[in-house]
Amino acid sequence: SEKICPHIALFPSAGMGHLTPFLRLASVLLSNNCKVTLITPKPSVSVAESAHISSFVSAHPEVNHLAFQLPSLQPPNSSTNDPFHIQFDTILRSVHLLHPLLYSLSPPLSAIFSDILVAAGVISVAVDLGLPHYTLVTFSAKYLSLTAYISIMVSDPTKLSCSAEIEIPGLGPVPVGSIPPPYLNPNHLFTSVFMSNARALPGVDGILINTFDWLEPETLSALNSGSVFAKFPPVLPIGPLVPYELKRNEECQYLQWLDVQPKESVVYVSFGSRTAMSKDQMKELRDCLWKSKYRFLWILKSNKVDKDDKEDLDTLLGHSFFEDTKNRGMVVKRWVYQQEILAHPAVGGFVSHCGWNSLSEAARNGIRVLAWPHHGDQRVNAEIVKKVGLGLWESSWGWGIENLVKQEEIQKMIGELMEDEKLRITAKKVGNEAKKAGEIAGSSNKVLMKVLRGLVK
Ligand code: BUP
Repeated sequence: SEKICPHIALFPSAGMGHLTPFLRLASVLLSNNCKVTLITPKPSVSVAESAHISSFVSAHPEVNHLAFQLPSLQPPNSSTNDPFHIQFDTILRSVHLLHPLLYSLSPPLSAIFSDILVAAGVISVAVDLGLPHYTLVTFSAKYLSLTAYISIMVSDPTKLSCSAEIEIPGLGPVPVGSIPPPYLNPNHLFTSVFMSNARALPGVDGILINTFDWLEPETLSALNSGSVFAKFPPVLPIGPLVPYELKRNEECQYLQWLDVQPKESVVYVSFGSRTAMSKDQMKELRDCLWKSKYRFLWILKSNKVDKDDKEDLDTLLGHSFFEDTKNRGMVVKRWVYQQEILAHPAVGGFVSHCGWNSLSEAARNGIRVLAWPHHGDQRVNAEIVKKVGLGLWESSWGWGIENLVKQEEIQKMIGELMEDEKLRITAKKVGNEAKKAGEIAGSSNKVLMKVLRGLVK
């Protein structure tokens, strides 16, 4: 690879959905001879975050890791008790404390790459230190444009729900049903964090984003042509960020089980690291898998934060389900190596909440997806899944956290997911395009190399 040696500070916000793309980017930067300072907020919300930070840092002793001790702040009066939302806000409000940590680094920094969820705070730190500042967007370009549009152009978001869709210039209509409900409430903590960072975007030098040209061509060119917002920094697609190798120092039963399943026969079911399903929905899904003929690997979460997730599987799903399905299914209630699962030849389809990282992993592996969005950016992502032929989405299911979907409906969609030959082929095509983007001559790699070259004085 080229010899490029800038020193870059990486600063993720909270949750595995944010940490993961930063660690992947860190790994790419290291392999391109960059020096990396990784700043991680402490304490983290989940055990998964702290475990991934320690294992990354011990695998890469050359990384300068700074734990950023968060002060205990009174959360503002707010309509959420979601620990991740509160942590987003705490980190954003503490960013000014970064200054002394970064001032004295040696060699001096060449740039800061900060999470979009801290961009508004990092801008003045970067200006004070005289450093280029790029923000990393961990979601899709389409969700970025929706968020930026609402933050900049919509004076009264509470009125949005009166229309069926909003028209974003250069981007076409977005159904109001795809807008995360908190966005209609400007006082919601999730909304204030997203909106204040989006409004600050004209102050960053560039927006790195975990997507690729082929996946979202219209959105990327609309954002970059100035037809959406006149003053918008360059939007630089560098995805899908490639998973780095994770050291496994334990036996994983589910991977051994996958090893003996027929090719593309298993339905992988997971709703990401922050989505707990209601007990009623869990039962519908259980009954669907029980009655269906497909093999399955189901990652179950009954609590939003991993350390609170204590109920055992028999209590949640009943013993007879496990007795009856033991030869064709597995349920796991712990952190799994999802990137290895999605790369496994036995996996045929993925029932997913449509977290952007999960989708980018499905895309890289050409695995077809049944989109079942639960909250946040996930309905916007589901539209992309359907549009590019990566998978299916039944939009009438609504938001997973609000509506109960019956077992017959889930079964019908899983049948389609596994049997539709056309879908199998279009998903593989997405896989080829995603891999191509990351190759040396690929669109995403070229964009990132250009940014890095620009940082060498
Ligand atoms: Br759960 C789980 N193993 O057991 P998303 C997740 N992951 O490797 P989220 C595992 O965490 P937001 C597990 O591969 C992906 O890279 C998964 O990120 C990995 O969804 C990441 O898909 C999860 O973006 O975050 O965590 O719900 O809501 O911020 O999108």
